[in-house]
Amino acid sequence: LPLAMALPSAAWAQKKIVLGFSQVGAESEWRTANTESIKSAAKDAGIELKFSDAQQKQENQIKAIRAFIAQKVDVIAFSPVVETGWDNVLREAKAAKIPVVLTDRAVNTKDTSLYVTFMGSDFVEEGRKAGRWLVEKMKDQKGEVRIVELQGTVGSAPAIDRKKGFEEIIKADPKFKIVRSQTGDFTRAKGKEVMEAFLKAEGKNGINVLYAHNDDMAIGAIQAIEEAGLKPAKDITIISVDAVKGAFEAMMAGKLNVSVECSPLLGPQLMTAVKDIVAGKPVAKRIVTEEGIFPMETAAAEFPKRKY
Ligand code: GYE
Repeated sequence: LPLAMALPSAAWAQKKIVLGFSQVGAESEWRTANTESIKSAAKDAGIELKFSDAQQKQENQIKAIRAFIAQKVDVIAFSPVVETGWDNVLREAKAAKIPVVLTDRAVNTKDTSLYVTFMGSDFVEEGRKAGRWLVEKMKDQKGEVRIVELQGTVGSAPAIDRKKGFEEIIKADPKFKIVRSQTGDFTRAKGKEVMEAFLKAEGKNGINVLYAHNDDMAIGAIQAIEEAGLKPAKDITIISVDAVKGAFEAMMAGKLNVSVECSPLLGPQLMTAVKDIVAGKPVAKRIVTEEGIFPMETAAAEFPKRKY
């Protein structure tokens, strides 16, 4: 029964909605901005937020969701670190009649009744945007284009989908070759470490393009490229995703070629959905974030307008 109907109107007016939110972690600039957006939007909306950081571990998220069920929160929202393995805990929430909202990352389940809505970006489309930018940039290039890929967290929706969308576009021309692809877990430290290994394996002239699934890994990789005595964005074309401030700084310094936008500012729309759900109003099953792409030539003009 929706809360609004279960309580007399006076009590309803006083009852604060309680939202349990299980966050992935603090692995990137994107994630920090996402956490900040959720916390400040909850405050603005007068919603009591129980916030839990899973440190990029699914077991921690499952524990947090179980704790929210035990505390009988009104709504549970979470950003699933990986796509699979959620059915059991989501069934427990359903049995307890607690609605679940997915934010940012999708789950892979046959039973879509286990969540009310999924709000976030179209990661496949982000991968396609990255691919289309590269195809256009290299359209006059005759020889092989040797690409290395820094993947996001293994099994996560953005890593799976950004790879898929990018490959879908570049496969149209066999000159594009992904010569190495490995996870950097969405962090700067791992991005740097894996890029060092790529450079060692492929040699200084063996890599033409780096496609990083997020800006943080690209920024780590830029350090590795410089330490190897190469010029980032010149000797190696660099494409990444998120368009956080750090990426704009790298673009303005001439070290990153392009960043595909992925907005972390999901807080306000999450709070709207939570209120609607509690009030028994219908909510769309899928809410897609709208976003663009920023080549380095646009960075200086766009930078002052950026909100994350
Ligand atoms: O791109 C990355 C973060 O799930 C969209 O997670 C998010 C991704 C984002 O760590 O920087």
